[in-house]
Amino acid sequence: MRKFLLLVLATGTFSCSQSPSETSTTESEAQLQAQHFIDDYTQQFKKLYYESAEAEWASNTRIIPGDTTNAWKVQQANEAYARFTGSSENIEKARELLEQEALLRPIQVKQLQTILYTAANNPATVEDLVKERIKAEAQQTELLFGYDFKVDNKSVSTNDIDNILKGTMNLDSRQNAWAASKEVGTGLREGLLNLRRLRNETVEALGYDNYFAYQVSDYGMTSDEMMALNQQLIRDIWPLYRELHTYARYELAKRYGVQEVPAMLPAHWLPNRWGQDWSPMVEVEGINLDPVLEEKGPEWLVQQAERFYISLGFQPLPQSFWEKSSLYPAPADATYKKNNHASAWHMDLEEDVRALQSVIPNEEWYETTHHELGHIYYYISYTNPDVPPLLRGGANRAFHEAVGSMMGLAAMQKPFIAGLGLIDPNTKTDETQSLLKEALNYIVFIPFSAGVMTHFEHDLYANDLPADQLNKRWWELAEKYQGMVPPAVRGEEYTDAASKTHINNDAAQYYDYAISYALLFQLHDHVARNILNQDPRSTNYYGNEKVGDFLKDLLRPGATRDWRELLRETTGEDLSAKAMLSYFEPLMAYLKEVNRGRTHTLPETI
Ligand code: X8Z
Ligand code: ZN
Repeated sequence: MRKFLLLVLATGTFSCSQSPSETSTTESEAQLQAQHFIDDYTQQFKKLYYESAEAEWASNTRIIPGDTTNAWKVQQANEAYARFTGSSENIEKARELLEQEALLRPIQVKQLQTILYTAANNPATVEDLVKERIKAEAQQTELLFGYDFKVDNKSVSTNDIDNILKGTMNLDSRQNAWAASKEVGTGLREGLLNLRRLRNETVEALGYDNYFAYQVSDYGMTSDEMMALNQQLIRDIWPLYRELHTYARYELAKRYGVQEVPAMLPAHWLPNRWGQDWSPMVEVEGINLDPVLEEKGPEWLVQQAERFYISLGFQPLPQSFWEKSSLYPAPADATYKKNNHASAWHMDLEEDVRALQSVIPNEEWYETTHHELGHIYYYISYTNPDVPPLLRGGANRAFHEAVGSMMGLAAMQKPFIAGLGLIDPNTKTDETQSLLKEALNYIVFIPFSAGVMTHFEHDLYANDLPADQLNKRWWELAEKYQGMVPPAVRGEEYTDAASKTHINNDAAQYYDYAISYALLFQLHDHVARNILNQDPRSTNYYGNEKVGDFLKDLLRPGATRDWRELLRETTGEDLSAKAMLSYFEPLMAYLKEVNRGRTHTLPETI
């Protein structure tokens, strides 16, 4: 996720103003008036935004149980930010100026819309509700990231749990670690239900149907349109997913020595806490990066990701990035905890950019580091005189997620890692196995993101999901979309959804990632075919400034451009899973062959 999260950018449409030669007095007056307001607003906004970001940063990087200083500071800063951004004065003024929309410049209209969109999350008319929500959000973050995970009564990190799920063959140990990873959810249920109410009620005050609809409107879409888009993504990849599901059931049963192949995948069999990425299941002979990365050490991963961006023509990261970021896990004996989930922060909407990570030297963090630097280079690129601070955001949120993920994909391809010397360039590797490993990451993610997460949050915020059915619904969705079941009955004493970071602190936005995966394959396909003249499955972007120029052109306008237009202009296509499917096309025949005679347990269509 990109932080700082309080700023959310509107991407509504706007009408065109006349050309300068026809500018009438009223038009220039209206523009002057609007600019005056926007400038004043921006000046105060930036200060409050920075203070809020600083307080949030501290409370995510140093969590000390029982210490209320951070929480208090976050509340003060966020209340001040909310008072300003949601003030009736600002709302009225922005609305009034927008009444003359036709006289204003498009970029002014966009900024005024952004002001209103931000206000809707904090309207002064429901000040007490906003205050209550700010407090509840701070508490939820602290509970989530201050949580002490325990396996067999011993404190462990989430990295430790992930290592067990990736590498341990013993099913009892796996189940034990998996169950331990879900314990955190139990204490978060009450807070989540409270936040559902508070989030819904705050945005309802400015006319949104619910919090889900509010977040979706950032794309210029309705909830129904967003649900339909996600459903389409699932439908498109479903035949391939169904084969991967069959493959995984049989292969894992063999691996764990289980005679009877289960109809649905037991969650603790999979190498990820939520079953969202199965790629560690496959090791491609000759390309096992984990031991190589282990030798390089954690710092190398982040520095290497930076080198990749620099090789394309981007500037080195500012010194302050290295000084102020929190890149590695807290030491085991630290007296504090930190947010264990990766994020990238644009602290002041200017040069202060930071990443919050817990990098250890393995493949997953190698990719994640590229992902986070994608956010950072997006921030740096749109921090320019043509993009006013209020529009320093992605073309949409999915664009923000797509950039670094695309770089992560590129940084794993064979010609790239061979060029880096991470593998011997003469190693013969099995391309189908490589493709399989990638599909177990990128395809497998779609039913989780577009299916489970998006439907759960839609039910939670838009459909009044009953408070005593959270876990029931979560597992119904996991079974339907992922074909995954829990290792043992998971009643309402658990809240497994809340073990996922985003459910708590990045609410109603997970479709961003589903869309970003479709998008990243569209962008990658364009880069490979039209800029590099390489097979999309086997590229090496390293050192190619033309690729860098393409990326810079994409990133530089921030949110000043309409995302649909930008996508069409850069790739000639509308958003779809077409490029993703074409990438994995050769895999289908292989999977059909290995799955011959096996029973498929997912329906043919969804
Ligand atoms: O949350 C993230 C990023 C946040 S900047 C690390 N991702 C999703 C997740 O981990 O669930 C990246 C892909 C999916
Ligand atoms: Zn991200």
